[in-house]
Amino acid sequence: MILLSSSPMILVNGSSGCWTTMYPGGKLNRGLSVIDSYKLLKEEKELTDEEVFLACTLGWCIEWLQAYFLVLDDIMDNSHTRRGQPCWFRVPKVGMIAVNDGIILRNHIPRILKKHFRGKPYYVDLLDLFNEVEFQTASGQMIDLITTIEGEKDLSKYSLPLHHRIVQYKTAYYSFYIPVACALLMSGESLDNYTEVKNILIEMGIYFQVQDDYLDCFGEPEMIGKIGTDIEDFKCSWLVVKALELCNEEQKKLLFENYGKDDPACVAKVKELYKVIKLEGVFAEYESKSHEKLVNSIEAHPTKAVQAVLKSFLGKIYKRQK
Ligand code: GPP
Ligand code: MG
Ligand code: MG
Ligand code: MG
Repeated sequence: MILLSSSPMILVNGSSGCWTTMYPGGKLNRGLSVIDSYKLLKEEKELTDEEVFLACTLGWCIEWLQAYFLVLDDIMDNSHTRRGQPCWFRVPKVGMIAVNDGIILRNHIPRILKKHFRGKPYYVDLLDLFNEVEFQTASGQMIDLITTIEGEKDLSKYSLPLHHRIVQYKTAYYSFYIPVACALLMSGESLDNYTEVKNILIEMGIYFQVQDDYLDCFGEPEMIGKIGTDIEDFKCSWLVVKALELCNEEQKKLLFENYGKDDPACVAKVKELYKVIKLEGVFAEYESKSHEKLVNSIEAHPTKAVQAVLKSFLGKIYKRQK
């Protein structure tokens, strides 16, 4: 059913009835971070072939988790493109079979873990980690979605604490915490001793999702591989939260009238307002302040190897364009 190789393709025997590729072309940051982190935790020591294989296997499990989330998220967000191609559910012969494909992607994770980690002392911790992170992500996704229910849309409920809660759960655990947690478990560490590292990774995840919200509106679809839908979808995006803080009464009225409408003219008005209130500059300031804060927290950590893991992660995302 699956091919785990160095190829970036995700191969599944999915709804199209044959071996096919689903969303190739991702950056593989999450998966590659397992091996990068493990290497850094081992400091100078050369990795054995088995260690490289196992770290890569965990990296692929995270990429499968991500593929599963994206296939389903694109349906829920009514998105158009992903990684430069139509969303999987938009492929005519796939449609809602994509839901089952998502479940099949997800079901490969415990199967891969069983095949390669069953005899390891940290096997149960790995299973628990993947289950817990999936639960946290689905909980964040739930809050993300219920704020957009038709008939219950209310911009006045949108605030920075609400945004923070949504993105911490829907993005940070699966994008930032799990790769490092996998590397720690492989190194024989107990995750209970790394709560401060977890907190820093969550802060990084929040920063990453603010970038995602920014790129949804201001990024080039050719560059980010997807067409933004946050304005149409009435999402509690960092941009609309900041806009609500900065708008005068007249601008607020325009926002209330046009946000969350699936009409290009309304979307254009919201984007124009974002330009008028100079949200791009507000984001640039947020980006450099967050970076500075993260660097300070990382440098306060007692171990150099852990600092290196966190700095490597931060370096990959600072001022990212996609
Ligand atoms: C990112 O949200 C969060 C996810 C992809 C998690 C989805 C979780 C599920 C349980 C399905 P987003 O919608 O902003 O991402 P993107 O901009 O890539 O669509
Ligand atoms: Mg989405
Ligand atoms: Mg979403
Ligand atoms: Mg997004």
